[in-house]
Amino acid sequence: MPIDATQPYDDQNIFAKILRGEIPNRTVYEDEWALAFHDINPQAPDHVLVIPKGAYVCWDDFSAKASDAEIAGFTRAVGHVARELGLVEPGYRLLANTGFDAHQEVPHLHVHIFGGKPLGPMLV
Ligand code: IU
Repeated sequence: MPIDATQPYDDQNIFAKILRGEIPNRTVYEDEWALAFHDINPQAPDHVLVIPKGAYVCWDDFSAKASDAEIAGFTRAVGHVARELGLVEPGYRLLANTGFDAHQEVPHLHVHIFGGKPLGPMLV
């Protein structure tokens, strides 16, 4: 079920459990600000999720409440992961589904990185 972007943060969500090490993941990168891991149901040859270490439900929550240091650290981590995956050339796509209409399913902000094939035009 898609989530409501305005709901309070639920520290029992699956990505919170991954951050606490309670559930395994295939880590690609980790630093002070972010954890990146392979999506369990990849939609492209490269499909990685990058999540902030802080407790943010979605992009709206993060962009409104995170400190400048968190925003900078997280943004740099996303770019770093894409570079490390070798995706800058030929290119990649970022996606942060936010709330019900976007079909966000996990209530902890995650940025999808897609790459590894020509992705075609955006559908929406
Ligand atoms: P969405 O943007 O909230 O719709 O995407 C959630 C993603 O999280 C989706 O691509 C799932 O395959 C992925 N995922 C995961 O990688 N590991 C999990 O344990 C669960 C979902 I639950």
